[in-house]
Amino acid sequence: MAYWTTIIGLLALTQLGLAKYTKFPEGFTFGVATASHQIEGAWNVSGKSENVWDRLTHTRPWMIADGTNGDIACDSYNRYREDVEELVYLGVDFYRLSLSWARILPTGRIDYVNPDGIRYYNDLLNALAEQNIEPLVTLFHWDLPQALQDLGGWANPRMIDYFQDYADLCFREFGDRIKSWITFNEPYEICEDAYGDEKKAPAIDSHGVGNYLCSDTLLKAHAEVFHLYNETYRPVQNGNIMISINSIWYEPSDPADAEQVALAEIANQFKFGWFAHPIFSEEGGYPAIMIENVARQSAAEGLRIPRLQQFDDYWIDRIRGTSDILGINHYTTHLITGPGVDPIAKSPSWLKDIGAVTTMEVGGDSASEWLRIVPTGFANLLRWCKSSYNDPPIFITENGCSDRGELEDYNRIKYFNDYLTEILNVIYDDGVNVLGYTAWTLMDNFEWRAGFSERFGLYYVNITDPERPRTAKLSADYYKQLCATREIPQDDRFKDPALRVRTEL
Ligand code: PNW
Repeated sequence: MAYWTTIIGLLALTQLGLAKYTKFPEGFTFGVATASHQIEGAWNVSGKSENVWDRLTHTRPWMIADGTNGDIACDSYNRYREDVEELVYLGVDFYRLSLSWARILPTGRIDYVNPDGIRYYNDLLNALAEQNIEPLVTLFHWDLPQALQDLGGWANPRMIDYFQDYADLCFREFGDRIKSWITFNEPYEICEDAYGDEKKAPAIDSHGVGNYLCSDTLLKAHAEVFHLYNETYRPVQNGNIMISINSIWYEPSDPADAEQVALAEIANQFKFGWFAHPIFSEEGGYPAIMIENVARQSAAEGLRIPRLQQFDDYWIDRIRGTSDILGINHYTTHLITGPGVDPIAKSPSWLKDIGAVTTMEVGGDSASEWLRIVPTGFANLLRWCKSSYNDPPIFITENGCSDRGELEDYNRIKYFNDYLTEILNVIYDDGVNVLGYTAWTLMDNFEWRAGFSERFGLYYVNITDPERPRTAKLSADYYKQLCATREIPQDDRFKDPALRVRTEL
């Protein structure tokens, strides 16, 4: 009898679209994220120098969808107290922010420290401490000082030293108040989108070449900074340090097609494994399939030296194991339809090196072309991370959805609801060790090449008003309730009226 009641109950729940689990485990934490260049503005104020996004937006404004830039953005340089008030309203445990390298070290190098840069971040960190909001701080979220880009940026191996000097200064100046650090935000986007394509600044379209030069440098720089923290600062500051890796998760368009299944695995190794395998796998180094495919393509191109080579034993060892936690930024899933060269792939390129054709024809819509809404893909990615990297502790360092800035943002709320539900499913059903969740983003901000045309905020920001007023969207109240109750809100008021189930029937 009880058995049948349970079965019928479960069926009824699924019928109503209700989740199996709603409550997060004890100790799970919630926060929101931003990034310096996307919110601060004050691009040339008090000693800050030009970064690669200033350069791109000022010299090639046509590359930004709505012609906007980060000159003022949300004016958080002047309005950070308002940011903190919003965080207090939401009731978050932590705030993920990033430091502007060009504000702290205008030349990019350690020869001159800008006192105003140090002051600004001290003020912000102290304001957070007063409210008991933990800072989670990213050292590099894409705003490279232009002076370092002029020397080749992440394609230049000397960046390992410059990044280490910058990190050392940040640990020394701010580390007493910071218990969690992130070295790099999304190495894939830094290397592939900015050095292998024009999707991100500095838009060096060195496809198939610059992207791999960048990954060699970036992974070494990450490892050196991990070791620096681990050996010199951790003993006194007691924090942790990680990297945040973005994922477009690939799935076969036909799960019964064995070739597509195999190609999706290859694509995931090229995308997530490119940076995760060297750090989180047991054997270390780039995934074997990447080395193999790039070597084959390079030979066909008549090259003497492959465009990507495996690290030597010293670096395999030095890089392996250099992250306390696996930081994951996740937004979307795309599909693999078959073998071959993707029609949009340049030659040579990372995409051509994969050897598979991809499509975005899956899931629900957002305001971003690339962001398809596929909650189950998130669960599959998390399970894959558990099995591929020996059950690491995982922290979701970004997740969110774009629209055009609606205040009654039901689509965003549904996105949060469905993605959070998948996190609970993998925690309880598969034992994936997820420790916390970060919503992208606190407020609408400068969404890189999309400008302000695609909005991810819990708060709406009016960028035509010099005061940059912020207005809580419905999703801010949803997130506030989530933080307060540690439970995914089920209230009707958070559901699109057009889709509400008439439970009284
Ligand atoms: C992230 N993808 O970028 C960045 O960390 C944020 O700065 C950005 O505002 C946010 O996500 C929204 O775009 C991504 O193709 C870029 O899957 C591309 C992807 C995901 C995240």
